[in-house]
Amino acid sequence: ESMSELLSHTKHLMNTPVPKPAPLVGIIMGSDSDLPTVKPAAQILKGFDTPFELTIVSAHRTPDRMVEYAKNAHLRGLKVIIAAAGGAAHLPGMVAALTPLPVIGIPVALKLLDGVDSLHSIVQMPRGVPVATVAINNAVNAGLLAVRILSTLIPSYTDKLLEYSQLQEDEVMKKVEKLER
Ligand code: RP5
Repeated sequence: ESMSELLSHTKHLMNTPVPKPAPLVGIIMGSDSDLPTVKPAAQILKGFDTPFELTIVSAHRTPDRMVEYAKNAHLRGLKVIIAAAGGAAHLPGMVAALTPLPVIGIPVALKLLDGVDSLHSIVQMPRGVPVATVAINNAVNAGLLAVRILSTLIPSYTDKLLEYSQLQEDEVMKKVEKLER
């Protein structure tokens, strides 16, 4: 290869956008009003370099979109779905009914009823259709649970999860030392 050929080849490579890795986790929420609550799940996934997608799918306002999303999720390569909803929070359960993938439900607290309505709507699934429900508004745990599920397939996540726990422990121990000093 001549130098000019090599150069133009390199240039071509540099101009080619690096394709985004296919998402492994789908984060969906019933409304854009859920976004501030859901964001920490996305931040956890970013921190673990876990490819994810995030969008609005409403069980009540876009029922056909929900069916389409849930039925195709595993065919598109997603491995876990995180679904957040508040009030009559039917999204996680309905999605779980339509997909073979593990579904993690985030109960979102609305202004009234403190999120207990959302929690009960999501956690009280009938036998045969499981949803792994995290605590009210606890999107961090939803993100971590998704990474833990993926770590059974992707060993590098296991090391990162162990690091995360160690950091958490170190933080508490720093506080203990400060208090006991
Ligand atoms: C649910 O209704 C959503 O998940 C949201 O938490 C709640 C209220 O939605 P908006 O009226 O704020 O759009 O479907």
